Amino acid sequence: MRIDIIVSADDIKKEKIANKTVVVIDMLRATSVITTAMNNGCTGVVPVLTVEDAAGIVRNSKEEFMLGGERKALKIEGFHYSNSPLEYTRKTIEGKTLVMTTTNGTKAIKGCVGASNILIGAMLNAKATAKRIVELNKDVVIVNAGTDGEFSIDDFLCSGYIIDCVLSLVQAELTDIAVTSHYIYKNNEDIHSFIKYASHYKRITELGLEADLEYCCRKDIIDKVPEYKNGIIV
Ligand code: 3SL
Ligand code: MG
Repeated sequence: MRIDIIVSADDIKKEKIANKTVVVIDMLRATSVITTAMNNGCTGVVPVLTVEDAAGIVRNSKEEFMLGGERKALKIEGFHYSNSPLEYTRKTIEGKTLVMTTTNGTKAIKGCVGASNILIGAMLNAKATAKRIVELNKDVVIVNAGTDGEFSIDDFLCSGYIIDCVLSLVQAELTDIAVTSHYIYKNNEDIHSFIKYASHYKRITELGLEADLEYCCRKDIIDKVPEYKNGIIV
């Protein structure tokens, strides 16, 4: 098994992900939201690119949807929930389907169509994600959502932790970038010592959302691995 990393949603290349297991990471905060919502009984998450797409789904369907996501890290007008994972409790999301649009995360997920499997990963479910990677037994590309088309420390560190979890189960060949993310994780296993340098971490802190940061950095509190298939994450 070979493990590679793509550093932002804008860098996804179809030929790099074809026939591979892909893990999409946007630990701050889209994939932490999805993992949390699914763990709390959400029936499915439909990722969309734009606010208009989300509104269109709600308008054209008889099914009742909840709307969640962000623009500039803030709740979108008329939506039920923001992009804070702490809002997606059993009480708010159980039995409901979520239509979600975020700046980088949902773009990264949709950009991975064509891969064999598209897993949703975060610090929260890293060990479970590694286990699923090993079960699928294919070459892996970890797709970091990144921030606005650029490399993001948070997703890279999370990739390093997932790689560490895989290496505790099987041997794997790592590309140079995968070696680098693993090396950085091994030197910052507490996460906070390095993630604090991420520009998006600073943005979330400035918004007073420290509780989200604390939650998104927790390791392995969820053992589910959501998967994106046929337009919906289940
Ligand atoms: O870009 C995204 O997809 C979001 O997760 C970013 S934010 O943390 O909600 O601002
Ligand atoms: Mg992010």
